[in-house]
Amino acid sequence: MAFKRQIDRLPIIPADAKQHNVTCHYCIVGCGYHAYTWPINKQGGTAPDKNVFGVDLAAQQPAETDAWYPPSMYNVVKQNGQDVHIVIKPDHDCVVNSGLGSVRGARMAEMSYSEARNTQQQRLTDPLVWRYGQMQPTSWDDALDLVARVTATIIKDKGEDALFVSAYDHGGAGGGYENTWGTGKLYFEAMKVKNIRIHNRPAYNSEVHATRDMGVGELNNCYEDAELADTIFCVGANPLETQTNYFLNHWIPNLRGMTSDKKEEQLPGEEHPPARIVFVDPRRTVSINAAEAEAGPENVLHLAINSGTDLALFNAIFTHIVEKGWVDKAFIDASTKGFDEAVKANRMTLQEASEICGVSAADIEKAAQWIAEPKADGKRRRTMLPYEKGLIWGNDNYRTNAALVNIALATGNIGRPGGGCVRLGGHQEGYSRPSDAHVGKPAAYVDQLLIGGQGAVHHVWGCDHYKTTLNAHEFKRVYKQRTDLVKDAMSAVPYGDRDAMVKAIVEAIDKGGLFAVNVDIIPTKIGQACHVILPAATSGEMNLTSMNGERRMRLTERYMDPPGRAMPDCLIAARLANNMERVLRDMGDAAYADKFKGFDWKTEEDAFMDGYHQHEKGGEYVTYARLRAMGNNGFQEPAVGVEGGPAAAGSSQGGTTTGAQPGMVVGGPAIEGARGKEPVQQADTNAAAASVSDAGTERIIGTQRLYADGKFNTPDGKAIFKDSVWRGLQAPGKQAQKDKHKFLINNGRANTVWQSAYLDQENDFVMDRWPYPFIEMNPEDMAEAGIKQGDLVEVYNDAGATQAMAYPTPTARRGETFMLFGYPTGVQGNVVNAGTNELIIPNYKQTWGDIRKISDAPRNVAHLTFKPKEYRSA
Ligand code: MGD
Ligand code: F3S
Repeated sequence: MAFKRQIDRLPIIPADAKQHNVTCHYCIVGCGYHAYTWPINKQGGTAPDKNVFGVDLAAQQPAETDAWYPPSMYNVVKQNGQDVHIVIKPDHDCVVNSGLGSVRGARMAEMSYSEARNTQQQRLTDPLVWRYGQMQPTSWDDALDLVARVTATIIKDKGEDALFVSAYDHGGAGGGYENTWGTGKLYFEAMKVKNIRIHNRPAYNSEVHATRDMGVGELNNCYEDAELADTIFCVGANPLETQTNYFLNHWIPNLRGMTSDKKEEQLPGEEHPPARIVFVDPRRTVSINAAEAEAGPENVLHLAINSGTDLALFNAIFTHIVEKGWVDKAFIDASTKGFDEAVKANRMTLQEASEICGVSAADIEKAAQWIAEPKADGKRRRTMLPYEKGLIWGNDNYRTNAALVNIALATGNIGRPGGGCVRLGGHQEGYSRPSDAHVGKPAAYVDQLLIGGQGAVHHVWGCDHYKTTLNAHEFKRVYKQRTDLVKDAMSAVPYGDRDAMVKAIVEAIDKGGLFAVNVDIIPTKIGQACHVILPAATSGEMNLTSMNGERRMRLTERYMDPPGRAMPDCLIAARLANNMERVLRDMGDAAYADKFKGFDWKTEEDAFMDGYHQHEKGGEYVTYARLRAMGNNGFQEPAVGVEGGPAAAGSSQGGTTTGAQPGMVVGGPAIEGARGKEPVQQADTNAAAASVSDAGTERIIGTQRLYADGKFNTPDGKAIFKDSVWRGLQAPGKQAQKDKHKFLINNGRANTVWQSAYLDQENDFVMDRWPYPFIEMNPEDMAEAGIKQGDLVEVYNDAGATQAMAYPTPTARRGETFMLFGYPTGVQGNVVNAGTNELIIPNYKQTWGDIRKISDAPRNVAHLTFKPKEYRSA
């Protein structure tokens, strides 16, 4: 039966409900929400003074009213040990989303841990250890003692290179500046761990090395630029489904021609032609469909290139723009270097690119015109060039990224209104760590080293390689073998005999075993192989800071308790460090033990002040109190000063650069370098009001756009053009795979599903729709292989095999499929081979395989619709 939320009545939010600032902890966009909480035995009324909206709810509300909420935004959670009602609803005053929710964010409440309403009962509540042949609950002290003793023994005997680490580097759920600092300080300061990788890739590296090497940070514009652009050149991204409210609230109005006032106001005296958009993507996405419906097909150009050929396309566009003289010469002369060399090296004709990319020369020329041909009034065209995983996880990442930035630099589209060459991003950012210089470049290919038998101890923080790595089939086979060796050894000694236990584990490691520790919020697939599991808190269960895709930093205030004895990752890292110090001292190595000092944090705010506040650019201006006072609009990083104060209330808008000079503090008290005031986690939910009044009306002054002064992130301030010569499918094994197999197994995200479905797997709304990952296929290909809608198919190649549910898609080209990535009931990574680029960036998108039917549609598929996903405008 189709999914229904079994709720017929919801309580009214009372006027005195507590209100907390919340940044949606899912995608990069970081929409503003408010969490309202109030005691379980109370509810509001319809009279204006009885409800939080201040309106008469007995009367019919207007269509666009904010005075309501749906069941997905409601739950009952614990706050300071007591049951409370909670509603998490979008904030109309947040400049990011203006009150919009997404199908993911609008479910934050129902995705919370609730004993009263049985949601997310999968959450980890207690530390677990492998004991007597199964995972058993234990105390923090017991679990951390075991982890510390094994880890300390190994790093003393074999060196720190024997400790392997997988750790997220993001903001949002489970991440944030607090937690990345916690793990960073442990592994990069107390230790110098080199064999470390990030949550979505097998090494510790930037996904966008090239743009950084060119002096152009990848998040250089602001969301308003999408409203001011004449043209958006969108590469390898599907923003309707993956950056939903950025697309809906900032792109669509421009595509509809609705922001002319803003344009008139900010770009006076310029011609404002109808906005146009180019999509570069081998498949037709719903974003393309939506853009056509809203802007009219004449303003949308889809370059459906052959998979992995973006580089050739960009070089041809670059060459054409140069030949036509549509470059921004003054900008090139003043702010860049290496232009002439790049023009020479990257030369490619429209015809050559057409043959490689499989799109017409006329369409490539049209794209070049839309990007750079001066407007009728002779003014340069403002073009924004966003990109995401179709490029980042695509063929020849480094050069392709460089080739796109070359176009942006040549046309002067960085640091200017309506411009920006930016990654669209995935999750929010929250990176704050000591230097990682010792990791080296290229960084170690950690997953391959693990497959090759290296590493003795593996600490896994919020990553699930079993679902989200490449070469996943082989990884799982070897990882299970190696961790089973240790499990068997542990089962052979009494758990309480700690010395014997550590000895048995070390002996198993010497025979090729691996001791694995998993820190997570839920039981993961890789966690099934681990020996110790530590329960973490997530966003809302702790105070958490992060920044979004326009560098907008906010504080999500703690609004509920974590489940059981779960705690913030930064405090887990601190406790692990405390235990390492104790164990090393017991082992008689005082000098080594001393390296683990400095983790005396009691709260996540302590970690924030130790990390971000002291170490990040502009961090000295940023405190929890000030962030609280700035609400859901926050400020755009980097901070350059503070203004206002009790005497200067309301003097500026959140997040916009003002006339203040870097470093200035205007009208407020001097910067407090002091540590945070909230004493313990339990009290955090009550502390907000006090902190806000301490901060008065001070505002952190931010930076709306990077490089607005034409100075880039290089020693001489000049951005660097790069050589980016086309060399075919670059990653080892890709061309051979393509030659051998019938289908492109393109892969990526879907609107309803968040990442590897780690929370969604326990949410009926999502699992009812996608019991198995879909694979979009051309109906004629399906007919030829005897496959019907909903049938289970096997996808296979030399790297491995997986399964999916066939979804007929008339717009899919023959021989080209698209499979939902990272899904628990069919892992696409099983068929991605081990090939990466030279800097160990994975190439997930270019994958080929064969497909055969396994079975007719199973029972839990029978009720599903297989209608095309496209919509038509009214
Ligand atoms: P993907 O679906 O991975 O998402 O956001 P996106 O990058 O927008 O890939 C985008 C497109 O790349 C696909 O349409 C695919 O057809 C195309 N592509 C494949 N091969 C090529 C190629 O050779 N060239 C080009 N130009 N394009 C190609 C990812 C982003 O989404 C990320 S990184 C994260 S972490 C977040 N995850 C996420 C989620 O899990 N669910 C939802 N709903 N939203 C999310 N937002 C974020
Ligand atoms: Fe959340 Fe907004 Fe993204 S609601 S999932 S941040 S589009």
